[in-house]
Amino acid sequence: MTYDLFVGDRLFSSWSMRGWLMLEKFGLPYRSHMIGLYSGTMAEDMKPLAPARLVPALRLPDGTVVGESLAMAETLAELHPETGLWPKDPAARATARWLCAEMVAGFGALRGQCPMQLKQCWQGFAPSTETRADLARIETLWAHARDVSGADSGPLFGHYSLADVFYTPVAARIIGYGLPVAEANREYCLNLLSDASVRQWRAMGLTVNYDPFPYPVDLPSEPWPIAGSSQAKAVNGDMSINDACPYSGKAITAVLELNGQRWGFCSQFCRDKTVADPGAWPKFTEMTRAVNDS
Ligand SMILES: N[C@@H](CCC(=O)N[C@@H](CS)C(=O)NCC(=O)O)C(=O)O
Repeated sequence: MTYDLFVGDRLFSSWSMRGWLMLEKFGLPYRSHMIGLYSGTMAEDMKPLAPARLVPALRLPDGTVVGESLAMAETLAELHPETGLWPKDPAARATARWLCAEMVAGFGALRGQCPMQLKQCWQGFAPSTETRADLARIETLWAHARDVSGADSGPLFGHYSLADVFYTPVAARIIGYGLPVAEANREYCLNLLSDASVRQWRAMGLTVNYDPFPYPVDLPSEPWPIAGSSQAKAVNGDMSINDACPYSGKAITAVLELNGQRWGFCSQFCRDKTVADPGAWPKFTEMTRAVNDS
């Protein structure tokens, strides 16, 4: 049983990120398919999924296509009640549903003024009055969630749930544009973005070179605050310490250098996602540790 998930872009498509997190974070089996969101092929790529027209879209193992994030979330929660996609407690579950629905329907000013990007942190960004009002509403909803769940910090309902999935791209906007929120909420945002899966999603996104950059902002920027700057770099050749890709076990075709050591991968994609954030990949870390600790 495997789901087919159709996503558009990793660094910039907030809805794609939600779709991916709701499978990845809850251990559901899936294959990802990229749709040409910025390459001009989106309409053509989406044809087999019609009438779905936006990303993400999900194809169930029986062939049924689901074309809206909230409908995907409800469908997965119904099919996999054991995974805890929604909180177990009925009051928490109802509140989590409310927060997700309000996310889908609202916050137009924030979404319009601050398109999600996971690349860098813009400095000196001035949110409009309307964007500030959206942020205040989000903070009110987060406080309400914590009242209902009793969770002072960490996931909104105590355990990671769809509510955290739906607000992860909001966290990226708050951090990526330096938007003003209470310190505890900034911490919550940083927690969401430090999640291992989110780091992996971002690292995969960083393998793409954008020309032009989709949502340019004429401001100075600082590096993304999670994981720091990568010390790894791509190098030519196929000489490496390891003789099989840590992810696929296949032969080496692409190599990176980190701390004076060369490590190999089966593809440029495997290599480049590791270059982007070496610490995000447990299999790579295990491989380097096994060599360096021996
Ligand atoms: N309400 C949809 C929103 C999906 C959405 O807006 N996706 C964007 C990418 S983040 C998209 O497909 N944009 C392409 C377009 O508008 O043509 C959902 O919940 O899934």
